[in-house]
Amino acid sequence: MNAVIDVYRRSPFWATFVLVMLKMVLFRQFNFGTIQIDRLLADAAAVLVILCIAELLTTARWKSVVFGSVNGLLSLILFACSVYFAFFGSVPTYTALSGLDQVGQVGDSVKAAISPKFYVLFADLVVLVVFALFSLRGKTRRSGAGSAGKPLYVGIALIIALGASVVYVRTDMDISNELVQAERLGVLNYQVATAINERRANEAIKDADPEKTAAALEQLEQEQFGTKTQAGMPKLFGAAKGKNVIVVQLESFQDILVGLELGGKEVTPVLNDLIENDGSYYWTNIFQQIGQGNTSDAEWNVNTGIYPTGTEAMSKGYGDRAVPALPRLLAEDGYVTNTFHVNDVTFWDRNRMYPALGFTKYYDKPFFENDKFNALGASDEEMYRVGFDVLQQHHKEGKPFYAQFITTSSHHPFWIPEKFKKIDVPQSLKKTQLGYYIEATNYTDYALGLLIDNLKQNGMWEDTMLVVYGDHFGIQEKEAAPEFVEEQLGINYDNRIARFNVPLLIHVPGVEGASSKQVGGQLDIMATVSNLLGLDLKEKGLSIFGKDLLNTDKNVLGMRYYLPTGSFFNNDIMFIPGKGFEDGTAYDIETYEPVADFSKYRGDYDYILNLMKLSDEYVKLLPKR
Ligand code: GP9
Ligand code: MN
Repeated sequence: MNAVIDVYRRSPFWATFVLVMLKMVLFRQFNFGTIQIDRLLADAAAVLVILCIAELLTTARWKSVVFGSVNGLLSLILFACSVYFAFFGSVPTYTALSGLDQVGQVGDSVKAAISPKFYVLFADLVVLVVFALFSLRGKTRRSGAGSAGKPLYVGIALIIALGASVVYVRTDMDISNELVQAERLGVLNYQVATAINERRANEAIKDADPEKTAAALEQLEQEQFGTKTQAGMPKLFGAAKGKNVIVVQLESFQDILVGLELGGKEVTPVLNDLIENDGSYYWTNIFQQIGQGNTSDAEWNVNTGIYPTGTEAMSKGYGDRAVPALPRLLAEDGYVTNTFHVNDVTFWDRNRMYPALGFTKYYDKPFFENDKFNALGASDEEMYRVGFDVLQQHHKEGKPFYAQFITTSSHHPFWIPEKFKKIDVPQSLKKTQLGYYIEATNYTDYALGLLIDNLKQNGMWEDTMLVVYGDHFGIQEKEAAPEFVEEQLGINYDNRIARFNVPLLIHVPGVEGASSKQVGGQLDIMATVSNLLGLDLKEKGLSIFGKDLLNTDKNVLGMRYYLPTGSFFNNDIMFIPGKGFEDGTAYDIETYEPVADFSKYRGDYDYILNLMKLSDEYVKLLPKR
């Protein structure tokens, strides 16, 4: 041990280099499952740049402290990135790490993502700190006795390392798949590539104009789907014209729950009833399309039909805009627009996003009695109790309303108080994460039923269109492996297609609904709802990046963030790119089995990359409020 410490004292530069590189090896193993020796050179170049700069800027007296701090900081970054990767399946960018201030309130979920092995990243630091304390007590302070060498050599090393980093970054700069890019460049150079790409995109916006973007979108759609031959109005245009609209976003709600029975009991009796007896439209192949903003991005998707950029929560990046969103359009038509969520409105910057979307009023934490349901506060029941009173008031005053309810009772980790549980899960699921998930989502379904009953009993059901969908997956592979889910629930399940599949239901009074296998995503909800309300979005000058699902039989939709950019779903497959299209992988959307020959979908890949680029351009050009 003493010998090791002696090496550190004599050459903190090289000792730190070796220690940090060992951590880079661990980071690759933890997250990518392989060390990738050739790509370690990219890590080495970036680490050398940082260490050379530290070496040149510090005097001998401070070297041990400075190199110790650099080591500490890099260890912290690698630790945070590993936790993030365990939770989201991607390497975070600097913007994602800066958004980590949100984690406090979902602390239980974050704790669950920390694997004990990640703490190894700090092992050397503990030893070094203990040693530093001893050497201080013994007054043997002799820091930086040796160093990396003379400034000239360090300068040359810096230039070589910097040059190598530039070459690495330039070579892999244009890979759209973030995961492949991060693996190739290493966590540090990946940040540089992200920053350069972000700057490039912002520069390009300076010459763009919304009309050109709209024209380019129109052309892209025509090339991809052809000109519509259908004459006259689209099907069901205005079928819910003038009706109230209630949009319910179900937290962590996967489509596998709908229709599921456990021990002879339905998990979602309310949703099942809406589909079977109330005659709703129900789509079985709808996929989440959220980015970094998770729940809040789902709200964004549904109200705007614009792709999340994936590089930041949309509420954070675009909360200062006047977005031509559904609440804003309906407010122009005389609707009162409210949104209800029991958590603090500042979470996910909703205090900025709601006015950006044009909501007239939001109801957050102070409006609800905290029945201490979970870490986010009150139960769904309480949210609907308060919300219903508000809506009934509007109804009495004869004002049409658009109301959004963001549920929270089925938020991860799904631990709900005993007294709220409505379902008795089979013994084999008791005290398992999957069991907790079933209990929480069953409660979510139950609480929604109370809202529906209230609407029916008070003569509001026939005046109201109800839209219900899931914000994103709930099941984490680490907590419930796909095989376990299959065995326990008796279903065909996989970790991507089935996990990203959320339900979508729309109930329109007086209209006989239907179940549909048409593939779609959250971005399609705005176009579908607008059609039912008789809103012609094109006529209003909006660019919409989703499709009206009631008038579509072909669809291609993109997913980023939870899958690398360039990934898409179409009527047949889920596609995930590699470095590009050719080295990608495709899976059958029904069987989840790999599809070997996917060459005929090349056009869909090009289309989705272009579509998302146009969407990013469009959102960046939106006017500030
Ligand atoms: C908090 C809630 C968090 O307000 O929206 O949900 P999440 O984004 O963690 O799913
Ligand atoms: Mn959520």
